[in-house]
Amino acid sequence: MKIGAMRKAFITGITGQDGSYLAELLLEKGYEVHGSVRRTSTLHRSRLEHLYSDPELYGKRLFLHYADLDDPTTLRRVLTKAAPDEIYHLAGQSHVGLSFEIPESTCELTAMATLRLLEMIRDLPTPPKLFHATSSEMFGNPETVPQDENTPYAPVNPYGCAKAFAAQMVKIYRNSFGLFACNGIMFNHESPRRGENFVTRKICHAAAAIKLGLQNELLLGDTSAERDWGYAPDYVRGMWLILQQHEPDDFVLATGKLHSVQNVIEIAFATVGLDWKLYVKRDPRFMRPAEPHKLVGNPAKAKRVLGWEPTHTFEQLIAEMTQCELKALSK
Ligand code: G4F
Repeated sequence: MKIGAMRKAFITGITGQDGSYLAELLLEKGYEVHGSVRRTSTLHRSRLEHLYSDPELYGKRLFLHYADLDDPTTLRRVLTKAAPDEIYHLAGQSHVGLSFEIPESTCELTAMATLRLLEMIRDLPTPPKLFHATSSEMFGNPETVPQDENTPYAPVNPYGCAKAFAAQMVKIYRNSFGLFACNGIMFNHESPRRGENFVTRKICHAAAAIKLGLQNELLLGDTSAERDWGYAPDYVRGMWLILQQHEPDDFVLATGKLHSVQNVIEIAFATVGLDWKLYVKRDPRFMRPAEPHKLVGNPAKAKRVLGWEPTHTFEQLIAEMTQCELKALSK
């Protein structure tokens, strides 16, 4: 990069929860931001609307390109033209439950697409730095609790298996071809922008909708399941920090605290002043063939090396998500 030149970033998955927060963060930091969007019959860009509709940003420092992970020729062309300094690879099929229904496309979009991206980066005249968002799901049923950067991968679902392949490829390209390629091992991270089919948003949305008389009940799978849930904007800040280090490396981003789905239910319903017992029901359709156990991360390395720490408690996160749902549904 030329001294004094505006830094350029490219985000795959820019329209998602993390992509939209990351675009905001990078624009605030003065970057020129490029993102790939899939061509679909509907426009799924609501999380970017405020940036997209800003004439000072769109077409000046924010650029969206039609390119897809399953269309490597186009993606290669777009990357060559945009010539980013940093690539944040966030795209993929990210729903674990769904990965049991569509394992092949999950592996295509999550595992093979990452390998293709690594191949493209390797061929670029000046290979950009790469951040790859991988997942705690790689650990599946881990032998050690909490998990850190040295915990062996033992995935229990197609999604975790695809992520393990992709993360290992990132390490191979770093060690064999000298790429500045890093894995962020991301534990669950939520926000009001979370997709509605993930459990925290589903519960917060339902609590607000029931309060307003728009919904009667909430159907869930295994409410005893536990996760390490953090606040998404913190994780996006961690992604950026990972690429600002002198050496490429892998980092766990997590809170280090376990909570159950039941805990989410209790906080969300208490936030709207309702008794959850009257509304929550078990539905076998939302049970998964296999569940990982005790997925909780040790973020000590991220704290020590990056100075990264979560800013929100679990209770604050769920209460804030529920209040946002109430506000949005009341409009
Ligand atoms: O919210 P979830 O669907 O998230 P999950 O499966 O932990 O995956 C998320 O976090 C991973 C780690 O960062 C990411 F890699 C992944 O891409 C995704 O972002 O489910 C959380 C837990 C599970 O144990 C699930 O079985 O909630 C349980 N659950 C119970 N009832 C439910 C439901 N999950 C969903 N989505 N819907 C239910 O009705």
